[in-house]
Amino acid sequence: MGQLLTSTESLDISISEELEAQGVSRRNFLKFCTAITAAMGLPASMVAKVAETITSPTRTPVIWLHFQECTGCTESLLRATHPTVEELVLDMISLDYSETLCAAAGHQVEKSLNDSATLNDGKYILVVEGSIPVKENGIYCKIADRTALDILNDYGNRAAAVVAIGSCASWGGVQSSSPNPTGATGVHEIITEKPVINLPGCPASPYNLLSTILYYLTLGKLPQLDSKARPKFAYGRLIHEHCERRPHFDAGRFALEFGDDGHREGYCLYKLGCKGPETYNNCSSILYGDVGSGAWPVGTGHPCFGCSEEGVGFTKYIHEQSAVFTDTPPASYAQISGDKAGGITIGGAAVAGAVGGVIVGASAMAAKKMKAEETAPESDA
Ligand code: FSX
Ligand code: SF4
Ligand code: F3S
Repeated sequence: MGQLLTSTESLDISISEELEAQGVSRRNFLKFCTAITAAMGLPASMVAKVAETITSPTRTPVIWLHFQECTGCTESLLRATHPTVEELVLDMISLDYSETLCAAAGHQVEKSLNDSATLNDGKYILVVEGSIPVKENGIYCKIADRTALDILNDYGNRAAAVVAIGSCASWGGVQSSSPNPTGATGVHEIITEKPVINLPGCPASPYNLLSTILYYLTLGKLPQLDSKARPKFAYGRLIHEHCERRPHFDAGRFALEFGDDGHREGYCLYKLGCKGPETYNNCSSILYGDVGSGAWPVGTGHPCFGCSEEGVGFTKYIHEQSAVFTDTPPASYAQISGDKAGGITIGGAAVAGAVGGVIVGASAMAAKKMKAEETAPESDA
């Protein structure tokens, strides 16, 4: 603990003051850094470096484009109840263009988009929210008289890297459901010459965006990605592996109807169509908001419908039973308490008292369980 405080004494004073002004103490800020470091699958020795990155005055330019989507990803980032998530993201980057957040409009905003891309050619991060329709030369989505396809090709190929946020941008999402009338497509099908990171989820977890950007800025490289270009630290495990209802699954206790005794008792939702056993995401370990332990679909009593998994969400029927890839119980179960780290949480997962290496809570458990190559600060991207 003492060592950590010593190594982070150089925290930028203005940001510390800013955090204090928002009611976030320096101590709690460090606890948050510890939690997010664990969520990224990095060792505790990286906490100070992560804190330095967050407090660095250098801001990476980001252009954020919207195509076919509902703006839920942006909303979930902005509606995160704790100020630190969206404020940390917006503090770490220079958001040069966002159709949702821009005060300007019309030709003025289009000029700022072009100016930013020209000024930061090859250096900015492009965030894309929404799928790209490719049928009929992309005529189903046009902005400022240009197709989404044309805009993506233009700004995607001039970026340093592209983050496809949400299932729509990652693989087409809800718009790509059969018969996919507009030819809704994910970014990586179009941008093939630049690194594309997929952060699926409908909406994507704001914590996965924060930790991906933090990882990139802290280590100067992309995190390890899986075969679907998703960061392994966030999508390396099935939801089923850390679900709070997993003991009921293993014991054969299932809710059979919404509102029945099993449902009220918190039994497993598998027979109501839960797709947790075939969906890779960290919803069950870092949860989805700062409002407590129930802050994720299964926590509210609704089966996971696999919103983040291509070929599952918006493809399989909601009531359809999931494939089960793992049928043996995990050695231990995720802790589901929504303990707060002095008011700072990472999706409600407990992180209190983590600084000395004693990390409690589901996100830390998930991080500890990752394979050695996933926890090492290496990138195969
Ligand atoms: Fe909506 Fe984002 Fe779903 Fe899509 O999220 S929440 S339709 S993944 O692109 O805005
Ligand atoms: Fe949880 Fe769903 Fe798995 Fe049941 S089937 S343990 S509710 S993820
Ligand atoms: Fe989506 Fe399932 Fe998580 S529905 S938000 S992947 S629990």
